Amino acid sequence: MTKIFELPALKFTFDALEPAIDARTMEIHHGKHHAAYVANLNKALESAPEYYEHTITDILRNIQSVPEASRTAVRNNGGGHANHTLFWDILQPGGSKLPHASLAKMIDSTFGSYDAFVEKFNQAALTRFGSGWAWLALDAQKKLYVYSTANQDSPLMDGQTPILGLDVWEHAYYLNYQNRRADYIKAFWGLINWDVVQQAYEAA
Ligand code: MN3
Repeated sequence: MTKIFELPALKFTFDALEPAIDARTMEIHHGKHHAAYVANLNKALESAPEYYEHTITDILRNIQSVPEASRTAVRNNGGGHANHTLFWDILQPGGSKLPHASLAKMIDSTFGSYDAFVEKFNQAALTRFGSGWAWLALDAQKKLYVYSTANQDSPLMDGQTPILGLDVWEHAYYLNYQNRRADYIKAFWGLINWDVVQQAYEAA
């Protein structure tokens, strides 16, 4: 049976991240935006149904091999599906303190300190013009990078593995923060489940 991509359930209720992220934003973001990326990804792959059997990670890592007629739609909607799936996964009501174990050491050795890493990530998130994402990602040599991507582009498309991401599209924060992206970014740091990020780091 052909598998099609599905919207993953949230691990928490829509209001669980309040006041940092309001319930209405979560409801629309997950139930409308992410759901639409999944639906449009499935539609884009109707002409190349063999891709339903692939993982979204594999598809994005090999985006250039997706048939050209579907590639842009898969890039946008497959990227949207993967990015939001990671985003929901690393969020947790109240967060979980700080990075620990091997990831904490790597953050310190790469960026100088946790605070320096946060500053660099904040700058990436704040200066991304228009819509996009800020990332902590690993390259093939397991080196850590902080940067941002436009639209729904994923670090997977650049041969990197994202382990922490922040959605800075206006749909992610506008109801609660309007133009105050910096306040939304600041609130994000109190919502991160570093156990999940650590697991992603070890798995990469
Ligand atoms: Mn979004």
